[in-house]
Amino acid sequence: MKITRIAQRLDEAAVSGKATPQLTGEDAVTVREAAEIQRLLIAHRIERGARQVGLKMGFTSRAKMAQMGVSDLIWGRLTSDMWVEEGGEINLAHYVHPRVEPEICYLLGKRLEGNVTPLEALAAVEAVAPAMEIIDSRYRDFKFSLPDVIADNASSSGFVVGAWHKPETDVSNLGMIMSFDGRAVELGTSAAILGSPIRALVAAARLAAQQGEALEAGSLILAGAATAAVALKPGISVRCEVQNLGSLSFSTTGER
Ligand code: OOG
Ligand code: MG
Repeated sequence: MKITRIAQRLDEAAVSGKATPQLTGEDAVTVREAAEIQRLLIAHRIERGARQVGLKMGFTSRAKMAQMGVSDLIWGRLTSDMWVEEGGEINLAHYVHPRVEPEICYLLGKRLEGNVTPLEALAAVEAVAPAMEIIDSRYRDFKFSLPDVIADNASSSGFVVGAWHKPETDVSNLGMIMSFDGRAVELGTSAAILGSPIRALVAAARLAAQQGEALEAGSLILAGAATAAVALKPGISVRCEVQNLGSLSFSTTGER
């Protein structure tokens, strides 16, 4: 079956770190089929022992929409094998063409489902942290259509989370600096994320519900990048500093 075959193809590309062609011709899919492919793709990982630990929002900032040419909100699933320890190291040989972007991460203390207000979303938050997402499209040249990127789990590949802060911490408009070896590569503000990152949490609950899913208590929600993503290079130290929330880092090794 087409859906099963494409999920297998994307899983192999992710595992091998080798790019796969875009979903065109007889492999072209609808948004609905793409969502099903994403579910099957994650099922492969869960079979290998990973757990779903949350979800990530994509294209919540204009900077990201402009960079990738997609303007619809998307979401993907975060699994335990994607977690990168704060201060840890990743080997770029395992990726296709990885990029990094500055984000805000929520930890939910309560379940959220469907249409919720920003106040209800905030009441479900247990903690908030500065974060970085490592994205790595499995498609050639990092190019994709909306269904392509949905099928590919919204390009998600890894995430690093910094120190947790109290849920009442105001994260609506915080300065963010991402640097490589101490040199700033992107500057932004958390307000670039839908005006305020809490709106990404509201959108996550709404979009997940369209597929019959809820945001579970204990899960992590990445709100989406505040700036464009930057290509990673081997042998660098990557740091993200968020006003009032502190900083987090990781380093890279390996040949590409
Ligand atoms: C898709 C993922 C977008 C974000 O934070 O906006 C995303 C991509 O850019 O490849 O993670
Ligand atoms: Mg992201």
